[in-house]
Amino acid sequence: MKRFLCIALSALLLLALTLSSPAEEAIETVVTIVRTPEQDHAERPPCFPDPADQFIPLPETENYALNKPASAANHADVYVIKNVNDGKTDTYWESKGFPAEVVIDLQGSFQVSTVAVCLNPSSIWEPRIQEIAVQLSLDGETYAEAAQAADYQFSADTGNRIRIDFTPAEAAVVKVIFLKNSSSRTMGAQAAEIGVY
Ligand SMILES: [Ca+2]
Repeated sequence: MKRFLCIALSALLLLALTLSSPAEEAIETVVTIVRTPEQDHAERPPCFPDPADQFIPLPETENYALNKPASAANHADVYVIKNVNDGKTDTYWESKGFPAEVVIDLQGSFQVSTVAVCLNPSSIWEPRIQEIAVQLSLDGETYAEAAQAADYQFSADTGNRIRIDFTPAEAAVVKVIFLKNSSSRTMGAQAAEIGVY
């Protein structure tokens, strides 16, 4: 009897193995391998525009102010003037009051037509308006107005930065004059970066 059961079980096992093979082959024939595409950037549906596309564009030409000697009459707390053109938007200069002038020595004479003022792009920096004027000089003593004082809106939606475009002119020294800041969190002017192009 045991021998009969053993033979019967072996037969059933063989039958099961025989039946399973075609099924596995059938599964293999219907599986389609889809390889994920190589991605080097996040995919964004067209209905969700990239916030960076809304940023105020900065000139792609050389920033003549980057790391050049900069001076101001004063600064608040630890927000020293060297922060104003160190190439980092997470460091900033803040004045103790108004008017507040930032003078940048370009260390050479260049044709310039734009001054950009940036704050930290983080939305923690709530919208504010700063009134700003730009003057240019060839000798650091006599200045000519390039852009008269005007209100500029800073908003994280547009990169927390503004650009002041003016008639191209030769300049060796650029003076950026801040006259007002609408932020309730400071008594002075603020600039994470000032660029001259
Ligand atoms: Ca900075």
